[in-house]
Amino acid sequence: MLHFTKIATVAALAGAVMVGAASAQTVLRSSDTHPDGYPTVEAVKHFGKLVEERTEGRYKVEVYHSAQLGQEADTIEQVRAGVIDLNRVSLGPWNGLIPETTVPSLPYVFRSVDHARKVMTGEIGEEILAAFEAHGVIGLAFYDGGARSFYNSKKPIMSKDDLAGMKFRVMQSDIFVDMVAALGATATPMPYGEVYSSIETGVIDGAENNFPSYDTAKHAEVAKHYALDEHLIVPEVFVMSKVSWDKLSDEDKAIFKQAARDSVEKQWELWDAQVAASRAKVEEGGSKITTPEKQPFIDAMGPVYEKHVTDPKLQDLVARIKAVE
Ligand code: GTR
Repeated sequence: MLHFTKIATVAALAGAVMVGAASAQTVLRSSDTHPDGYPTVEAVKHFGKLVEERTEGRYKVEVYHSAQLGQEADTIEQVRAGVIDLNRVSLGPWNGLIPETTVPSLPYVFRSVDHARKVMTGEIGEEILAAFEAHGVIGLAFYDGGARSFYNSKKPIMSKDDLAGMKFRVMQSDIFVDMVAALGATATPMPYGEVYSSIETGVIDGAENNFPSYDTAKHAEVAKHYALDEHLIVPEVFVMSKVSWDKLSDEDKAIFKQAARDSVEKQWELWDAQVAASRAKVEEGGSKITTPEKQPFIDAMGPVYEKHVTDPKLQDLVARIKAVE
């Protein structure tokens, strides 16, 4: 009996020590709308691993995937308020708040995914990341979100004109609403998590996204016609709440920033593999991919640029992006 008590005491003491050690570690919560295993989720986990190693375990990152902490627009508010420490979202939902984010969200502003990668990891990308701080978050890095195209449940899209009168879900940004209108269709902004059922019940005819999202959110089950028009290449952004950032020492800030940078290449690698795998999977599942001529789509975008790129600073950003070889 005595022996048992002793063991119990030793165990309790060991527990106390462990609690002490655990409290020396700050756990940071990061949000992502995508499921576990998605390239952005894995890239943030990689970032967390680097941060944990480089701070000798003083910081740990937990990724809450699958929109466990809410839909993107809500998590953006939460990260600004310091309720969530870290967040990986699309650049689109920031458009109403941070003017600089509208430029990489413009249709056909990038010539290709490679062009977007080069711009977003270069001087222009750094400038856009810096614009976040005035809005309560620190821009840590941009990830690749690939090219987005239209898909629908109704019919194959063989040319731009086939979109006339159709109804598509877009992310919550006026740019995307105006982009769809310029193509003769109607846009309904709504959270990502509502798209599947809205297509299924016929509230909308379809949506637009890259292959990995079309596949993993299961939109391909309810919208079998995918038209490869690649109208948007919207970067993903990884941010930290300024509330959490301000608690870091200068040394730790540098570690976080570098770890985010170091996670980008990992995301690109995973992304390329996921695009190929998702495309193959949706085709096996019966999705039909058409390739409408792109030029009429590009030509239709004049009104979007006229309305959204009026500020000389944004005009300059567009020109500089286009000039990047
Ligand atoms: C995905 C993007 C998500 C989310 C989603 C959407 O491509 O990775 O962050 O923005 O699109 O359409 O809402």
